[in-house]
Amino acid sequence: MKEAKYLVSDLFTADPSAHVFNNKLFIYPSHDFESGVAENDNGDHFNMRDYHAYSMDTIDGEITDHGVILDVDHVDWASRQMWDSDVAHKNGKYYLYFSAKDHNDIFKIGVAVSETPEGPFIPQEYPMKGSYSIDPCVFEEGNERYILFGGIWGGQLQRYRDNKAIEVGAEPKDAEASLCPKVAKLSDDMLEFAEAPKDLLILDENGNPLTAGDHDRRFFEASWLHTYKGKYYFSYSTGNTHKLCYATSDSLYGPYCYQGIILTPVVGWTTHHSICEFQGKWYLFHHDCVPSNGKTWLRSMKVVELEYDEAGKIITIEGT
Ligand code: FUB
Repeated sequence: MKEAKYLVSDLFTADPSAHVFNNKLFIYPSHDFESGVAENDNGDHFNMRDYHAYSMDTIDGEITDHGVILDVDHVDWASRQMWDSDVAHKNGKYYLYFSAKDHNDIFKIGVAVSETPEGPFIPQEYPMKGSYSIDPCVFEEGNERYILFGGIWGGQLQRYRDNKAIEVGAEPKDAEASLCPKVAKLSDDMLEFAEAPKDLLILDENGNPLTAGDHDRRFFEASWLHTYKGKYYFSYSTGNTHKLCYATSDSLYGPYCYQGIILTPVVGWTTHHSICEFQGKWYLFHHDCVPSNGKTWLRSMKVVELEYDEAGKIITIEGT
């Protein structure tokens, strides 16, 4: 499949996280809808309230909507904005990690548990201890699971340093090192961090950390981690420059070296993705706002084949 295709037409869907469970492809997107909240720099117009799960037997086949798997009304600690999520499998159970604002309008990361990948997922009473910001994704390696997260601006990462809230939340100055995505091993029961989240450092071609002023390359949000031919590939959105980029490392915790662009800007402000191997091919799942005529808060998820060159570089895909 060389042409990107939309996956769903009856709902608006964004931030797709794709995994293979039980030989099927499962996709966990955000569920955009028209809530009437005005657009602002905090992203209040992304006012989502529930999640659906989707599955496919083949990439060209039918997509099954398994219905609502979690609703904000079922999460005591959450008030609004059910943003990006991901699902991981361990010890026979499935764990949905999701971003949502608590009753003080602070983003936290919650966990909900299911016996099956189709859900429904039962939320824990409280968010993960010490969690903050948005966009969790979970990476599997052997018997361990690692969570990556973070996002600046509306995602609130600039309000923290060393995992603590700071008095005046601001980004570093342009010439200073940019804020980093976070990575932490998960506890064996999958419900908490097993260690304090660490910075996942992204270096430029000279071995220096990307700077906060380097808006074309620095991390903004939308972490994803996969491996290809023994290397770790960390991919992310540059936010206000609207690119999906990636960096590689020989070690899960990094440091990572910036490599290039996976997807050039799409129609819409946000760009967000996941990368998954399914039935022998690699795919990029992402979203754009073409079907809603450019309404940035009404996005539609898509899939397109992703290719590497002989040196393991991802071949850049042109956005819409
Ligand atoms: O869908 C809401 C937010 O928009 C996500 O959490 C961000 O990554 C961006 O896609």
